[in-house]
Amino acid sequence: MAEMRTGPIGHDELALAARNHGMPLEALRYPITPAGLHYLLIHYDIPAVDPGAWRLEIDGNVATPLTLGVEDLAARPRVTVPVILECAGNGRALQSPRPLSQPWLLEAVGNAEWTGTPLRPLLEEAGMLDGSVEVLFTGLDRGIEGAIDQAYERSLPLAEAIGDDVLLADEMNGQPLLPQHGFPLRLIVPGWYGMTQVKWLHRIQVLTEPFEGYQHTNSYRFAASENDPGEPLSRIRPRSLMVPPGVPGFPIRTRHAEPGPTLVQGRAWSGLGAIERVEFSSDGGATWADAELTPATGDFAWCGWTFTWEAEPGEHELCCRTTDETGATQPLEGEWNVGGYSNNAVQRVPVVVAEPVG
Ligand SMILES: Nc1nc2c(c(=O)[nH]1)N[C@H]1C(S)=C(S)[C@@H](COP(=O)(O)O)O[C@H]1N2
Ligand SMILES: [Mo]
Repeated sequence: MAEMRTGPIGHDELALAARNHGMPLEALRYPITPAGLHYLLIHYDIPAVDPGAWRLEIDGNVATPLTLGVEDLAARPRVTVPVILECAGNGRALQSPRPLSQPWLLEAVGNAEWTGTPLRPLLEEAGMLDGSVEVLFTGLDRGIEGAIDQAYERSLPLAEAIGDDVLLADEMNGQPLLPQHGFPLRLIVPGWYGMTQVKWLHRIQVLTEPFEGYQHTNSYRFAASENDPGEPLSRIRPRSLMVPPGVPGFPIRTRHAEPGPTLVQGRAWSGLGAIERVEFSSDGGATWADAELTPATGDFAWCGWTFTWEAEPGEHELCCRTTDETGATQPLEGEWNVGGYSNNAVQRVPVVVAEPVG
């Protein structure tokens, strides 16, 4: 089980944080996140891939196993969809104690346009046989986690895997996938947390038994204590974030803003349903007012919001909170859990408002 930490970030956590960067929150401005600003999470190393030699195998409980190269996939029907990706560990470093893992604050998010071919027709071509229950997706990357030598792999229940929106993506924002985002092929399952979106995909197996690999049984479960097996994580809980207004300090990034009407902008999303509401607070969540929403550009993309804040001199704590069509919303305090997952507590942005000097 995970080693728990309190207090300052250790070198081991820093080693992860320096490789796996978040999306700077000012990038919430862009409706589509530029590839270089999208967050990144890689458990092991970026694998070396020769695209000429690379093949995708589709096998397991199927009538006709398939082998496809980069060009075979590119020749298939293509769709492009904007999809919000968020790491299930986003917010982990805000809980205490936290497990030793990637110490995210709030930036493990991005909303890129993914292009690729729908998965279901490929599974149909392979001909899934009776008794199929799950589909397993395996990446080319390998490492040792929980003392187990493993490839990164995750399964999906069959009903989810054959969903209309599940894609095998080879492009991000109209360009071939960057090495760090899974070149040459990754899975995109809109609405699900990041761990589902297997990168460097090279094998898809149809299974007759539920998969019990490390990334299902030991990780990505919502567990209240070390003894609680917990429920598996799946869809993204609602979250809203704002571009912190004003200017930051350096090296301490406290915000400094000037008095007067201040347009605060941000984004909101949920993997459970469409966003219905975003609220804004300038007093740490004691009182709330509705923000104005701008519609999402797709069913699985984030939507925009704005609020004009009358900034008065003094110290303030700005917060935002969203509610989706299922009624799911963001708590004021996160729900503690062993893995530090799915912490969608409201964002808090301290701001000092003062007349500019000179
Ligand atoms: N093969 C492979 N796929 C992977 C991972 C990984 O380590 N290896 N990390 C997962 C996790 S935990 C997340 S949050 C997303 C991150 O996707 P991104 O780096 O493209 O933003 O990729 C997922 N897919
Ligand atoms: Mo993640």
